[in-house]
Amino acid sequence: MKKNSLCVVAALFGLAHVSVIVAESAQQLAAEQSARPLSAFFGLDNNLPFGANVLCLGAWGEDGMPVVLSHTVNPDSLQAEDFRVVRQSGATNTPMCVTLRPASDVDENRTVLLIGEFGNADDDPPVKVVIVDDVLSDAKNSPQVNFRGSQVSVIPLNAGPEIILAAAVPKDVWSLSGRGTSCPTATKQVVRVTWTGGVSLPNREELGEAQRTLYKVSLTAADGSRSEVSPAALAELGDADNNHFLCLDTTTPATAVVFPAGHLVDPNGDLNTESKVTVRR
Ligand SMILES: [Ca+2]
Ligand SMILES: [Ca+2]
Ligand SMILES: [Ca+2]
Repeated sequence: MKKNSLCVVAALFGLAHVSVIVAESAQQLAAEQSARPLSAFFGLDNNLPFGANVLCLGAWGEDGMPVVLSHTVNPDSLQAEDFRVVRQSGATNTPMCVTLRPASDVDENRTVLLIGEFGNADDDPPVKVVIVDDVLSDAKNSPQVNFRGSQVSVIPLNAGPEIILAAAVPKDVWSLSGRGTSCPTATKQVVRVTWTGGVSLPNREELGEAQRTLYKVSLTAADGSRSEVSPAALAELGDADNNHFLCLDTTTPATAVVFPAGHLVDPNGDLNTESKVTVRR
């Protein structure tokens, strides 16, 4: 009798445990689908180059902070006043300008560059970015979402860049020519990786053949078997943004991307950390 009741308790606990797991994964899914900044990267402190004046008059010598959003955004909904940068002391700043450039090719429009004075790394650095007014997604096939009220911690100046997002790119997008380089015509599948900020080789040159093979892409076949390849080519290069195309010569769906630490730098010269991300579809 005692044994039976233990079994009943175990069965009930098991069911409860399963329902907790289901609830947790539903919550996780909801969180992943909710509109929010994925990263805010303190990329440059009082050091935006002269050329940044093209993006925003007066940007030269200011701070630069790319913010990568969970969804692509409607550019018309984007104003500097929508963002508030909070410093360690609690002091707040509104950016002087916000722009989707340079990551403004078709389907890229999710990296918002905040330009202005957001505190200094060695004295009251920025710690949080809050979206305080309406910023809307531009989704045509899914409900529009509003980023208002969401926030993210700031990745400090001396931290290295990492991949924050990897997503499958539809052929009608990757076959367009943008400002960057294009995938070869033999390409069968493209994954866009989005870094927390722009990256280059430590000598400031663009990535080349050696860096192509540093990228490892996991492929998962319909029967569940997995394999790993490097991209057949890299593209979306030469346009000074935070996106790369991984051009694959296989149709087996890409499910994850890995890039090792210590090969690329952000504009502040900090080496990248290891990245492991799953591919969104
Ligand atoms: Ca681009
Ligand atoms: Ca500053
Ligand atoms: Ca690019």
